[in-house]
This record gives sequence, structure tokens and C-alpha cells, in this order.
Amino acid sequence: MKTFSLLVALAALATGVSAHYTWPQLIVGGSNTSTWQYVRETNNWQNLNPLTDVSSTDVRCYTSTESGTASTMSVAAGSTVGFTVDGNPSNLYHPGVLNVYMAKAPAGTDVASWDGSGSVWFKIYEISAVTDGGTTITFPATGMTQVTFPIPSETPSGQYLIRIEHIALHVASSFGGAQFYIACGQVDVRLHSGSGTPGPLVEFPGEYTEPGILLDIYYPIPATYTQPGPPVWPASGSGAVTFPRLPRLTVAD
Ligand SMILES: *[C@@H]1O[C@H](CO)[C@@H](O)[C@H](O)[C@H]1NC(C)=O
Ligand SMILES: [Cu+2]
Repeated sequence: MKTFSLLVALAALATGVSAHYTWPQLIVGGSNTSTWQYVRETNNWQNLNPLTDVSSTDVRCYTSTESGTASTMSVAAGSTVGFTVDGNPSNLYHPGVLNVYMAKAPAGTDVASWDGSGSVWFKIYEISAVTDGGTTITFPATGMTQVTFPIPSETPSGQYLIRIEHIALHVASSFGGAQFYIACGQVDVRLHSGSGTPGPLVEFPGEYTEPGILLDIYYPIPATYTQPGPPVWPASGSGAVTFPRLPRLTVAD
């Protein structure tokens, strides 16, 4: 597996071409909705390219050059939603880590026309790297074809952006090398809602600096890994971190 990942990274470096991916469909009630129906069409919907400039406002939803036409889906707090992976091939092919954030649109603002600015984002789910002091590092998100997670049952009613990102780390050893695959869905939490106070709240751009983003995952093997972003909310509850065991990728490209 490690040899495979290294070869992929070297091939990507050598040719400048690699397999990338997008998150075009929101999964609600166990069903895939239509492509770019409830997910904002991202800049990379055709070329699949990642974002690499974490200081850009595109790090919010990766939608600067696309017009917002997405609809907003009603969901229940406590229910499971998700995003599908589409690309070449259609899975989280690169070694990397994953985060899911939500941000509540200000009162009176339709989430469909909101840009996600301000200190508004809280993390509800993550799949980090697994380290063991320097012998191995593994990335449990690798190879996933879809990612599902619960909307915390404590989530207050309202309209939210749900932002998913996979941070590919295969060429992250140089500045700006980490590849961000981002998309935002639009949901209205109202079928059932909670009375929690989401947090800590962070801002994009601004939240991401070097730890967890600028590192060599191959040599020397990192002894520990710092997941980018704040801790998952709520600290214990429906959004608690789990590492789904999925079949590992054996072929690609
Ligand atoms: C939803 O899409 C994912 C990713 O393309 C696919 O793996 C899965 O089979 C689809 N689910 C259904 C129910 O069609
Ligand atoms: Cu890629």
C-alpha cells in the first residue's frame, strides 16, 4: 500500500497530471440526490482540479467562478447525510484527511445567496490520519466513494452550508502542495432540531496554517499528525469521530 501511494505521488509529480475528484451529490435519507442539485457547483466541476491556495476565499466553498443555482434540502438534526465522490477514478484516491463543517446563515439571509463569510464554521465530523509513533501512517478515508455523517442532534433549526473537504497530502511536503477538494451543500435543519450551541467557530480563509497541511507523509514517517481545524462539535455525541472500515484501494489510474 505504501509503495503504491509513493508511486502514485511520484507519477503525479512527474507528469503534472493526476486523478482528481469532486463532491457533486448530497446524500439524504440514504439516497443520492442529483448532481449539483443541493451542492453548489464548484470551480473544478469539469477539470476536477484541487484548490491549493488556503488564503483564497475559495477555500470556503470553491465556487468563485460558478453561479449559485443549488437548491436547499430540508433535513432533520440527528439524521445522516453525506456527499458522493465523482472523479477519475470516483473515490478518495489520494492519501489525505477529511473534515466536514457547518455554518448557519445569518437570520433573514437565504443560505442560497450567502457566502459563508465570518467566524461561522464549526466542525461536525473528521477522518484524520492514524499514526503510531513513526512506524506507519495510514489514511482511513482513502478509497471512499461516498462519505456519510450525522448532523448533530443538538443542531439548532435554520439554514446551513455543509462544507466537506478532503485534504490530499501526497505532495504536501512543499508549501502550497496540499490539495483541497471542497464542496458546500445547502440544508435547512427544521424537520427536527436541537438547542445546542455549536462551536468553536472558525473563519475561512484564516483557519488553516501549516500543521497538518505542510508535511512529508513518506519520509521520515510522521510520528504524530495534527488534524487541521478545530475539534469536532459536540465533543461527545452524535458527531463523535468514527473511522469506518472500508475496502482499501488496490488499483487506480
Ligand atoms: C451513490 O453514489 C455513490 C458514489 O457514486 C455510489 O457509490 C453509490 O452506489 C450510490 N448509491 C446509490 C444508492 O445509488
Ligand atoms: Cu489528484
